[in-house]
Amino acid sequence: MTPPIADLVGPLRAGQRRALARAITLAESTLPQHRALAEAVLTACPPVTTSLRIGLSGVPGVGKSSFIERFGMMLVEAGHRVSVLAVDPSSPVTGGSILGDKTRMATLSTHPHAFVRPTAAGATLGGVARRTADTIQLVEAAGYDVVLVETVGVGQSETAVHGLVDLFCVLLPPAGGDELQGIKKGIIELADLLVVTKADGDTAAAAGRAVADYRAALHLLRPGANGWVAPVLPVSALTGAGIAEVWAAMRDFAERMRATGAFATRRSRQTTSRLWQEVTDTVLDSIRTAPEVAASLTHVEAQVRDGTLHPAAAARGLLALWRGVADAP
Ligand SMILES: Nc1nc2c(ncn2[C@@H]2O[C@H](COP(=O)(O)OP(=O)(O)OP(=O)(O)O)[C@@H](O)[C@H]2O)c(=O)[nH]1
Ligand SMILES: [Mg+2]
Repeated sequence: MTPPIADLVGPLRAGQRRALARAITLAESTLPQHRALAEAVLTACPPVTTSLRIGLSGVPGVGKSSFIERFGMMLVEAGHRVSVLAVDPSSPVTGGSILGDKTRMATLSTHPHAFVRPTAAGATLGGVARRTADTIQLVEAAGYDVVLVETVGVGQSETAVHGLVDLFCVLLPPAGGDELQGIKKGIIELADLLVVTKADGDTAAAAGRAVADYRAALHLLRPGANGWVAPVLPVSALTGAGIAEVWAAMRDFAERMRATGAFATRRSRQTTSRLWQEVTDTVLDSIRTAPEVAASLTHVEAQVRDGTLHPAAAARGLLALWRGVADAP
């Protein structure tokens, strides 16, 4: 049984957690009737332009969840409403992330002004990212003004999260020198802010060196198109040192981007690219599942592998089949 839209939208926009959780579950569902309802709810929730969406990425164990717990508590204590979402393509395999997040965000996840949503599991990265975009809109409609999206720094997940947020922050371990060279340059270039974790105790000195090394390395990169050079800051989730400075840098970034219009441009680009992703996915799905195409797919693929059929000709043939045209190979 699915509720009427108004019964969901009203309580959701009033900030009721149960309605919000319900709407997110609908948006995450693969059942067409649930998706349709979720789309109706989303359409009834105008986009919020005053929110700040922050992506947090870093290799497993760098300290993302610990940082979010500390940082999120500082924000709710300052009067913000904070939502934490996760994009984790590996979670269906390891299954460890959800448990870890619950224990490491123990205080934040029970705070009345925080909404922590564990990782959605069992889908492709593209699917997870798409549903996360909907979830972001839903939590914002429910009044959460800071949205934190955590992702494990593996494969394509950083790029996916970069496409969902206003500010992309990369957390780096307190190590420099040779290890620094192991960090992919691509992800550093995506970052609007770099944070070196565990700047405390035994790792304080290493964190300090890492900050200096990254600052030096960043000087070799050109500033982004928006003229922003990513700051590098040390933090400790253990002592809380540096947490306020990170928030100040984030607010500085957001204010500058809003002032130049880059903030709105980034969001509208993300929405447009989402449209074309939906078109692409829908068309590909329709082609792959068309019985006429499926029937000759194995044969056509084999011909392409053998070199007896050019890939472009094969594609034309498959598309012709899909359209139901008779001039198929
Ligand atoms: N000394 C110190 N240890 C930390 C700090 N932050 C995290 N840790 C430790 O680092 C380990 C990993 O922390 P998490 O917060 O779970 O890291 P994560 O990046 O969320 O890990 P995954 O979710 O598994 O990718 C834990 O043992 C933490 O106790 C810190 O600021 N200082
Ligand atoms: Mg974590």
